[in-house]
Amino acid sequence: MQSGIFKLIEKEKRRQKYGLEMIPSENFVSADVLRALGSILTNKYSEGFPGARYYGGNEVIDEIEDEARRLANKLFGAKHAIVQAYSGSPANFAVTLGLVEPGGLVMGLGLSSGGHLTHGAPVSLTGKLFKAINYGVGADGRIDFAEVEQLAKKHKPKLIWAGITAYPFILDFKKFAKIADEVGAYLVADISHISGLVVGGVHPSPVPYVDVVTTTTHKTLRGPRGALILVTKKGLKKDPELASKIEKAIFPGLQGGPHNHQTAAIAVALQEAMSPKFKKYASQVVKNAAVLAKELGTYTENHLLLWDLYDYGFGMGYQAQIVLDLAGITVNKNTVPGEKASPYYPSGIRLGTPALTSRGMKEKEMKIVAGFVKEALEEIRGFDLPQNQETRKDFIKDFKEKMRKNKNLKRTCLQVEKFASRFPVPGIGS
Ligand code: DSN
Repeated sequence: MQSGIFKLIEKEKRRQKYGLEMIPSENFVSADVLRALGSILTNKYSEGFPGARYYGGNEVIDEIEDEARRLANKLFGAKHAIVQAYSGSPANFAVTLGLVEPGGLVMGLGLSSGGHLTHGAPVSLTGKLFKAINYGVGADGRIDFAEVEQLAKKHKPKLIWAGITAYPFILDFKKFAKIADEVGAYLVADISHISGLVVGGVHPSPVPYVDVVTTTTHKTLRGPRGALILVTKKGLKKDPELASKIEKAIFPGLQGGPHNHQTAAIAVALQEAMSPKFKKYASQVVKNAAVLAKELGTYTENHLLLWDLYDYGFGMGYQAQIVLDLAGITVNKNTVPGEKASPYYPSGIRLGTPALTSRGMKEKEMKIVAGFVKEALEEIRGFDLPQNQETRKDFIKDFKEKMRKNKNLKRTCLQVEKFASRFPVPGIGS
């Protein structure tokens, strides 16, 4: 008997095809990436690195991993690529383990300012096993470099993270490098969100300025879930052992056998990202985001929008995520700088254009999509987050019930489905 899972996969396929995927860290991979990911390479154990494996039978796997490393180095202009990290969080943890002694100090952008958990947040092991301090953003929402400099000089961190997950501006790696060099810290750029934009030439590359780059492979880069760790020329000059320190942190430090099917799929995606077509894609992602931002009355310089919904009421992020879900539009609730509501019931949403652009949507379509978003959001008016924290859970439960019966949302959802079905999904088709 066939597993029930295949029915569920079909159900999820339908959701992806008839909905509008606007979580900026999500994307659609090609049929070739899916082919490599679903291949027999998953059968093999390969602890170690090419040419130095613990088990036999790894001749072909060595060639595959070498090819992935070669493509990664070429695409980003790095000196040493590590392609085995299972995903972004283990990659960042391994870099921290490789460069900083437990108890040592790391510094990164605070979560509520758009940073990532793995840059030293208290709830992450990177904040539990290491000491961490955060810098933030100024009133304009941009990284406050005066604060970065002042904190770095005062605390002398061993590692500074230059990376984001919810930050709609260009990152100035040169400014980070000046500060890191002054205090003798390793500088690591986490470009998970923007790596596709970097290789597409629509965001400056961190490679000339930082010691190490990390990136997931499944966001704007449009590969399978996974990650790259790239050691730069600058990094190797500073510390010739840098690459081997991080490799040891990956294996045997943190992980076991690499996921060879994933490595192969990463290589396929890297090859795809070298094409002129990918450059066009990256540039369209940014153009689309700019139009979307303008239509929604906000601003962006990259692929994502961080939208404070104060115009709709207090603490509206969760309610917005619910109504948009019901309308067939997927976004995520997100804190905004200076968050006044709560991390779990925040004031904003985060949305972006990488996945929609992969379906061939352009500026004209972004105006239509913005119209759907605004139409759905009309339904949250009057449903401000209660000030009393005890009542919030019940409030959200009641709100969900009410919205499930909302006729306007049902109508918008039908329009969204009709619209979305006109655009084929890579790897799924039309
Ligand atoms: N990096 C997060 C995101 O941007 O969605 C996931 O960890």
